[in-house]
Amino acid sequence: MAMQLYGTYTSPYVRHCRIALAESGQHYELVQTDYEQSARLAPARRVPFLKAGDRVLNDSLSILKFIRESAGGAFLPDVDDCDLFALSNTALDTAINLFLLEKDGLTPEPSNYLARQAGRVGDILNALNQRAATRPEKNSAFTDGELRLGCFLDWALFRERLDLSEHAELARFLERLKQYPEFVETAPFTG
Ligand SMILES: N[C@@H](CCC(=O)N[C@@H](CS)C(=O)NCC(=O)O)C(=O)O
Repeated sequence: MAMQLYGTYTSPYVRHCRIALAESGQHYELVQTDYEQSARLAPARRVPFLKAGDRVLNDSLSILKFIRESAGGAFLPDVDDCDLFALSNTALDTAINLFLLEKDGLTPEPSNYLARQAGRVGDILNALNQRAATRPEKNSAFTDGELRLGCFLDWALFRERLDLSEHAELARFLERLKQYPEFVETAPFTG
C-alpha cells in the first residue's frame, strides 16, 4: 500500500520529504492537511506526518531517516552536513514561528524574546552565507543539509521574509539548487 504523507504544498518541511521521496522513487500519496486537520490527526499538531502501513512518523526528521534508509541510503552520515541541517533547521523553525505569530498580530518589537528570535535568524544567515562560500559548486547530489538550507531559503523568499541581496553566496547556492529537477518540481505554491 502506498505511503501517505500529510502536509501542504507550502511547508518547507513537507517539501524536503517530497524531494527525498521523489529521489528514492517511492510511491506515496500527499494528503493535503490544514492546521485544523493536523491538530485533530497528529499529537504534534503539525505537518508533515507520514503513515506507512502500521507506522506513523510525526516529524520531518524521522520521516527523512525512514525514506533514506528504506531506499538503502543513509541519513545525515556526515557530521558537518548534520550541523548544516541543524543550523538551517533552527533558522527555519524560528522564521516560521515569527511568521505565524505575526499572523496573530504579535511582532518582535514589544518582546525581548521575539527580538532575540529575529536576531537569531539574521546571525544564522550570516554564518550560512560564509559557509556557502566554502562549499563545492554543484548542480546535483545535494545532501540533506543542503536540501534543508534550500527549503528554508526558498520558503522565506516565497513568504517575502527574506532578501538575499546581502547574502550573495546563499543566493548563488539557491540558483544552483533551482536547476535541480526534484527541487523545482516541489516549489511552494498556494492553490
Ligand atoms: N519539527 C517539525 C516542524 C514542522 C512544522 O513546524 N510544520 C508547520 C508547517 S510548515 C506546522 O504544521 N505548523 C503548525 C503549528 O505550528 O501550529 C518537522 O520537522 O516536521
